[in-house]
Amino acid sequence: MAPHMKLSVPGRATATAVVAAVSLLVGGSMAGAAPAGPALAAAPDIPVANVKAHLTQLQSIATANGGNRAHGRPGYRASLDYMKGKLDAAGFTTRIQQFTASGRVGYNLIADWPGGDTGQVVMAGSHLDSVSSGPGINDNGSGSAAVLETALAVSRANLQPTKHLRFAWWGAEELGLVGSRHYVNSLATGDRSRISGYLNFDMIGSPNPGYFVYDDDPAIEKTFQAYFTGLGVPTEIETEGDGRSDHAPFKSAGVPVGGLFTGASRAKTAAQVTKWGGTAGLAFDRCYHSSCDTTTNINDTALDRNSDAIAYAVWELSE
Ligand code: DTR
Ligand code: CA
Ligand code: ZN
Ligand code: ZN
Repeated sequence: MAPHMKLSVPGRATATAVVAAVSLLVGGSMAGAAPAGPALAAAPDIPVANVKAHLTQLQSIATANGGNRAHGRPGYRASLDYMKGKLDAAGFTTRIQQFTASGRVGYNLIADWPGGDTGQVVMAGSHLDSVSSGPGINDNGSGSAAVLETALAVSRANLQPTKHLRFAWWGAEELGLVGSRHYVNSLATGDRSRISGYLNFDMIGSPNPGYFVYDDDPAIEKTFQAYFTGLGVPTEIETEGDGRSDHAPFKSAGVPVGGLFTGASRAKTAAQVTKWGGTAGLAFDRCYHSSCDTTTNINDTALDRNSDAIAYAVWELSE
């Protein structure tokens, strides 16, 4: 919520901004941020081949660095350097935020897209670290690669949204949301209320996928649900996630949050198989936190749908 929000936007968007401002002043949510009609400029399709190419790079990085991309290990910093190189080349203003956890140095990567009202910052993020037992391609290369490719699509489109766009890749999530909590705790006074919303993506390509939407900010939730309704894909409310990923520090700070999830070690039910296909009685991701969480541990359809949903929400919520 940003009481000092500037309404310096012309035409139709002014009405939206006014509605958003009033809603934020009243409800502290993103209500009104997603106008009823389609986005001014429709979000592009995110090529899943591009997302998978990033996953292949992350797999190679893990293989070349002891088999993982964990906090404090060389594979993590190599993953961050890969992402940063792509973002710098695409015109983002990037910065690396350093912190210490379990006696090892950790890093967050923050990428700002120049322009937009910095009094209304829309953020999309994912944790980039894996567990030490494997390469972490679904957990969470999937979220990291999809957020990266969405940022690159913003650059390709030279998007000029009303709100300011910021993307983030967190370190040390697996140690307990350490990087994202460090970021939130380090925000200057007043900056928290300048974040209109934080969108989190942690495990969005599970091999036996479910389609779960975080049940947090109503406007963000509705935006994701609208996307999946348009695809004809039913969704369920994400129930196991409260406090279990990087949206939690933002939520605790009063920032509207939302996100997507395809499931971890919990087993898919027969009822869910009727909705989504796949295998009942089997975990959504049977390689969760295991060495088999490799590039073979990805369902391409789920990765594609969720990548496109991220782009849709970024376009909708930032216009
Ligand atoms: N804690 C995440 C995986 C995870 C488990 N449940 C949820 C719900 C929503 C998002 C993520 C998760 C991890 O292991 O990284
Ligand atoms: Ca796509
Ligand atoms: Zn994990
Ligand atoms: Zn994760």
